[in-house]
Amino acid sequence: MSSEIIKGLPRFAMAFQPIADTMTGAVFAQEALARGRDGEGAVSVFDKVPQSRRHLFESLCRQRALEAVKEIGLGETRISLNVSPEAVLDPEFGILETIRVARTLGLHERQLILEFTEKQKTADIRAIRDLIIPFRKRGMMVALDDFGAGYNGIQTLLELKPDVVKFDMGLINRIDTCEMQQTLISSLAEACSRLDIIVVAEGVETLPQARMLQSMGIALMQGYLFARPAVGLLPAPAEAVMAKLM
Ligand SMILES: [Ca+2]
Repeated sequence: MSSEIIKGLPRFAMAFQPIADTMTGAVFAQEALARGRDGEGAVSVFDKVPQSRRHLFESLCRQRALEAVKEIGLGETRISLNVSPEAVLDPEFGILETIRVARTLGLHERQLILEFTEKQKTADIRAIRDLIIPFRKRGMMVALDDFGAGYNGIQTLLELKPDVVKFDMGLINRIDTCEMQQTLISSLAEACSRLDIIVVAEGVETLPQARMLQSMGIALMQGYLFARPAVGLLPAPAEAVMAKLM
């Protein structure tokens, strides 16, 4: 994109955080996360972007992330890109543009995951689902992000029919001690398995949490226990932690 378009937008870099497969040791995907110049999180970076330019900025983040993995080398893993549902259908800065960029860089749809977070109930999920059918047929995965938080609940799951569901940190943060979380999460994991939906637990921070999740059949995990987001590289999950879980 030209420097004229970028003018007035905050400076940012793309960081990556792995989603670890704790059964096989593989990295299921690397999630791309925007970071500010001084390491601020994605939310504070996006807060600096005027509302009218959010779609453009999101699109720019995805483009930078794709360019970065192209340079670093994605290997056998996938890249997971965040998309807000209200931006997906934007003809100029929506998902078609991101897929065009990915193709130009020589990446295949099966290397892509799109993570949808619904922050406000505005998106036409059915229209989104229809738009992405051809790419899903070619292997692109769709993830429902932050499941259990905000508007990302069961209705969105039913409408989007995602390949992957990411359980929000707030659902699993006391999984090792809270019986209510244990009952809820094991039931949800069981339901997802019967629907052929892959489960990822987000925000995993301790070994007891990870072990409890494994005992419920949840193998894919993301969080500080495994790796913090890092700029300029695709971090591997901590070896010592993986060794204890495999
Ligand atoms: Ca996400």
